[in-house]
Amino acid sequence: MPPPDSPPRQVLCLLVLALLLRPSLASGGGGGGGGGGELAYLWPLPAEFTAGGDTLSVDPALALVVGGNGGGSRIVKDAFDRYKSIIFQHSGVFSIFNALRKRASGYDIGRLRIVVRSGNEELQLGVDESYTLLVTKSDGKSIIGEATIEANTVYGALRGLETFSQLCTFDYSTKSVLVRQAPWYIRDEPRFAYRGLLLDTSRHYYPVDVIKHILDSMSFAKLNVLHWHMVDSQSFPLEVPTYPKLWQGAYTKWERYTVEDAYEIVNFAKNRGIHVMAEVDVPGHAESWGKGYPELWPSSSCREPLDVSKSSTFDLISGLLSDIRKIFPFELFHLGGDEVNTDCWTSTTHVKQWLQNHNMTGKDAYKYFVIRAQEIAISKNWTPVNWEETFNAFPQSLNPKTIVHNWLGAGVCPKAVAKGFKCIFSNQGVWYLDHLDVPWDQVYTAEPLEGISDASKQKLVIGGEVCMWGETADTSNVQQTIWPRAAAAAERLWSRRDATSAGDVNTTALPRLNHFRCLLNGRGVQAAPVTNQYPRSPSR
Ligand code: CP6
Repeated sequence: MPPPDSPPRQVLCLLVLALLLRPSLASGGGGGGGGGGELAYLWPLPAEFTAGGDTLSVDPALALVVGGNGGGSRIVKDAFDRYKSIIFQHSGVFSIFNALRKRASGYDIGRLRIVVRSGNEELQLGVDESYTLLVTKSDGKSIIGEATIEANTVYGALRGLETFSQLCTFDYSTKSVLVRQAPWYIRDEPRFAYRGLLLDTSRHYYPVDVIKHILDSMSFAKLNVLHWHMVDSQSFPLEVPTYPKLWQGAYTKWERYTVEDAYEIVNFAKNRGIHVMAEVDVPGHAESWGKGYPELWPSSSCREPLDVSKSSTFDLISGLLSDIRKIFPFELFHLGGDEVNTDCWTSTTHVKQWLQNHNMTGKDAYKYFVIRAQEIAISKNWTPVNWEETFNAFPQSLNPKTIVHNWLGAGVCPKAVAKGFKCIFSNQGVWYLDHLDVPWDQVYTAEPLEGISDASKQKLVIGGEVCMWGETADTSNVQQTIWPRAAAAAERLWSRRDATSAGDVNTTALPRLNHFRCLLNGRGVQAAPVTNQYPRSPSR
């Protein structure tokens, strides 16, 4: 037990960092784009940047100035307020005294100017997330110094705000917020459009506030897709108005999401530039559906996959997808299709009879089910995503719009893109977060484009996703299981391949990741230690 008056762990963590990050006036820019010298403590690393040797102070009364057609957006204003409280969260008790003392001399940065060129706030896959960020001393023309973010969309501005917040560190000796290594010039954009995290709310339920907290932490790492694996065999926690008995498959009536809850999650995510991709995994992984509608089961003793022989099965899927469509504006929808064992179909009398009547094997019926579900999703103006087994079993029959979601080893994306399909990389050997034995550097060095050399084929890999399957996680441990390793994948997906793959990751990436992990702790995210070594200064 620490003594009762000892500072909280986050403060200790920040103190250690403050010591590590003492200004080095001789430094000439950051690693990666900056050309040697001191590391730039940014995560994920921006596409291009230059840094310098100045230290600038930031006014606790930092003002927002907006410009461009989208500058007046509520999304930008709200994000500015959020980041302002993050940036100054540790200055609390000192800031009043400090601000009074400092007023006379003034601060180097008194305003943040955010220019957003477009007023279009539509959040579609591939939306422009680029931005530039300039943090310099006042040019002398204006009395108040400014930092400037310029972006084409509000979502680019959000990414720029995150980067700006990472440049701001609280300095315990001057009790003020400083930007070190200034002037900064940063030009940034993601390498991949799809940078996902899967969250499984079927094996364990997460309250809405926990999901929001995860969304917040995703935005810190510039992850932009929450793949919401909503329902599975173990529970069906979502309210579906057209089929109101479906959520009888929830664990309890307190462990459920109302339609309102789901809207709230989607809206909260949108305000952070995060798409929510819903998944309804059929025909396997669906036993819980039959709690309210037992006719979905082949029989009471053989309960999955869903009964392929009844048209009512597909009527229910259609009604369910119509209800869900109203909640999720994202153009991608995940239909699962993994781990289908057709024994129930070939061993249940009436299904067996149906297979015979239609001259189908169990495998034929699996294909029939997946394709029919795809047609339903496409009719509702969705692009279907399916787990890779569907591609492995019947690549020629899949709708050409299908996005193949890898998980079984690393091999499928090269095959899928060779056949013209888009692909999402989630190799379970490295990007399944429930595999606790995978160290950060294996997550980090995994490469979605491995085995794909043709540039036109590389474009079909829309990105990748780390998966937080729910069997071993609930509210008590989910954040420390996701972080820091999800951040390793986030940099792989955001930053340029050459910026972060070259050299020894223990010197190019590990000190920055340790720093980012501390930053998460400081923001209230219970990220676990990165390694079993005490993080040490890169200079020691
Ligand atoms: N649930 C669903 C799961 C998994 C998959 N789908 C899974 C399989 C193997 C491992 C981890 C998770 N729990 N619906 C596979 C896509 Cl090791």
